Amino acid sequence: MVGRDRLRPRQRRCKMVTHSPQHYGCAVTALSVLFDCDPGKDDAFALFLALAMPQALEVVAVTAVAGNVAVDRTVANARRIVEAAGRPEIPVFRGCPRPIIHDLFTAEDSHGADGLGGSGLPDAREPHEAEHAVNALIRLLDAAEAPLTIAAIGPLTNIAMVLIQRPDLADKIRHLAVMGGARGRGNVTEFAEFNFLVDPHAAHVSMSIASPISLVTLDATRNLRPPLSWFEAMEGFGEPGRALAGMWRESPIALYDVAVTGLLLWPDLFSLESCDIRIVLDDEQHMARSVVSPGEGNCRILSAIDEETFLERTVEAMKNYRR
Ligand SMILES: [Ca+2]
Repeated sequence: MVGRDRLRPRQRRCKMVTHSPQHYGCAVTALSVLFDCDPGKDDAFALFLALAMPQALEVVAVTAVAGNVAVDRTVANARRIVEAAGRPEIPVFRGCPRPIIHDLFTAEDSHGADGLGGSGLPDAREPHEAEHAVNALIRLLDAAEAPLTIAAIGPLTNIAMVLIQRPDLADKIRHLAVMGGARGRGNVTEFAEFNFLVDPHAAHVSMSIASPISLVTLDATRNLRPPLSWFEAMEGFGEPGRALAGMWRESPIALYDVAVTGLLLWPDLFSLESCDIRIVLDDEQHMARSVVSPGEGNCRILSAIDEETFLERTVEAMKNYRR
């Protein structure tokens, strides 16, 4: 229903939207969130930030997908992260080991051989759950009394598989917050951003069915690069703080995925535009390009962040790990 609506040509101008906490229903009680991720340094930070704020975000489960590194590593890293955050009870599920159509490519050059290069995090003490992530997402969404928010900060393979099997569950997703896509230059090809290029078909399926979607794009986050001293100031903030300082000391990347957690925690700092989006699938050179046009479809694209306040609030939140 949403997909068909989005495909209609629209001529309206983009509308600036600044979301209120009430928009996502997080004003009174903690927002229940499923994190689908491919840790990954910035995934680790996104999770650490979410887990530092249990009064605002209830992380129901973490599902891992192949992306920055192979899924055996992303799921192991997700376990390392929840345990380092002192939240070993959060279930972690292993998801899809490859994209729907394309072969997997990974990003060890940015994230290190194990995906969390320089973190110094120990191996997980507990194994991940036996249930497949796609089955777990379907079960959790199905059983939820109220719709759940999904933070999707890796390739969208798991999310697309859920929506292909059970498109009715789109109604059980309160809000799909995605890191992916680029309105300008890409970071893998001239036109494509990593998460969308790894699995452009999954991006297409997810963008077509889920509603509402908030899209944190590459162009809005690629300059979110605080200096090393900003990370080193968090070294005293428990194992998560030490891990972040170590990872960014080894090789820094932008805080792409962290902005998704920020959007859920502090929507007042984020400006989004209502637009229509199409993912290019039929042109090798432009594969996975996000074609954004004015409209009022199911997707809102991040246009600006109050970066200074976002970084200040992030440090304040991470202080919760101080012991
Ligand atoms: Ca990621």
